[in-house]
Amino acid sequence: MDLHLLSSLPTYNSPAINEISSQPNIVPRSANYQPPIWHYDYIQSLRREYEGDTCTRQVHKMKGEVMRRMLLGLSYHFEDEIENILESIYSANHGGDHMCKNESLYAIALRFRLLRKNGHNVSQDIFNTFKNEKGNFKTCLCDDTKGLLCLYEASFLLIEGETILEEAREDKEGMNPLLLEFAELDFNMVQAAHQEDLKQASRWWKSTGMGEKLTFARDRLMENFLWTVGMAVIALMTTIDDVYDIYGSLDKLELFTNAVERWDTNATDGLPYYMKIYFLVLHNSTNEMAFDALKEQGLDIIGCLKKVLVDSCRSFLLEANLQEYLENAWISIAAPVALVHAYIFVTNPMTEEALDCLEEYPNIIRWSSMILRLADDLGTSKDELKRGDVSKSIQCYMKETGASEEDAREYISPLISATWKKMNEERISNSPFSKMYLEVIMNLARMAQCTYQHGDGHGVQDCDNKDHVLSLLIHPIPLNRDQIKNVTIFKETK
Ligand code: 0FV
Ligand code: MN
Ligand code: MN
Ligand code: MN
Ligand code: MN
Repeated sequence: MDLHLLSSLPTYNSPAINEISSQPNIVPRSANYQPPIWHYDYIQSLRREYEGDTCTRQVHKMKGEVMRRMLLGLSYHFEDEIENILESIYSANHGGDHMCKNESLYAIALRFRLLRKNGHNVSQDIFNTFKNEKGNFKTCLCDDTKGLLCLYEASFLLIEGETILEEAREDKEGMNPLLLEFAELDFNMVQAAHQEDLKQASRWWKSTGMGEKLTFARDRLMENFLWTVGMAVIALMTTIDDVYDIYGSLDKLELFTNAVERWDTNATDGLPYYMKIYFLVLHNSTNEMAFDALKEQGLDIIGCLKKVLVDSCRSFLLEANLQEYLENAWISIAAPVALVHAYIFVTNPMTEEALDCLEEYPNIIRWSSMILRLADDLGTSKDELKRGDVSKSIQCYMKETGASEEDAREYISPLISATWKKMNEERISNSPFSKMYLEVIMNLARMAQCTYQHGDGHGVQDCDNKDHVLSLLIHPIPLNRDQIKNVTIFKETK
């Protein structure tokens, strides 16, 4: 498989406005997006069961218990403890590459995975001892379920050029009842917190009026919320994408792009009503965020936000061949905008160094955005093409090589795993970002693969997508409430 398209970093040079004016005029049309299935009143009526003192007490109790017995799983509760332990393992093992005599596959795979996940660059070579002369994993490992499971999980942390673990991706089994119980309660409480955020977000979205007034654009508060990285900005980017792809005529889109570049409310003269509304919502929300950052952290982020917004607007206007498409498409999917906003939401204190780095789009952001773009193209471009959108990666490849759609998809899909390796590599190199933010960046790629797994999970409200919303955000996991009150599951340990 030729992966040359991803062998160099996608570059992005902001196009001059006159470069795009040769495009044919985009006539207003409809994408026929259906109205939202998740109504405002329904969202506001959600009752959060798993909140309050009983649950909090229960979680504390379980947390203490789990802490004593095992630190893994639910790891976000134990970040400092885990960090300290891993640091000492890393140094005790000469950088994690050293193997003790008779160490099991389980121990080695676990160590490898945890060290890499926490940013330590350990070598894959340690797994060579488990391979035979032919380079296959030894057959005697077949019965070692625990070891193989761990190896499977380790295989998702490969970087470019590494293949040693690729054959290790098998099915998994095995669970721990105490952790499961804790995880279920924890899940329900996290869900209750999300519901609170969801209600607030839905009030904000309603207050912008854009769901009702921009009738051609997707009104998808719930689906936007599901992306959870920088919720507000994803809702704003979904709408703007529809403005460019579906409704705007080229001359108005140029005027609009110009208004964003000038960042000036006086620049909206001559814009149609819906663009004026949109511009003011974007202007107000962005300025509000910048105001908060300036007030609370003394840092001026307006330039950085403006730059990523302008870059996105310009990218929405571009059309190209596959190579050029990929150079532009990771930005036109609006992921960099979302991730820059996410940095601002999850970081306190922010640093000037990190903001400067973000404005130039560091590699890890490019790769995560590229995964979102490719996954989106695989899930959405069929319908997009039917309604007259520009060619996406699959169609570019078909045009250039004469390949069938099926072959084009088979070409594009593996680019996603190739890009994951590049992203894994960036995670263990130096950067001005916190682990938490790096994880947010990678989560966007994970969400992308989940969302577009069976088609357009963002725009089309099919059953698959609806089930994700119901199980993640609406329905708690049924628990035995007596157990919650009496903490019976700890009997065995007391
Ligand atoms: C994708 O829609 C979409 F919803 C976008 C670009 C906004 C959401 C952004 C994030 C989740 C970061 P669509 O398939 O119409 O996008 P393209 O770029 O193909 O028009
Ligand atoms: Mn679109
Ligand atoms: Mn678009
Ligand atoms: Mn600066
Ligand atoms: Mn698309």
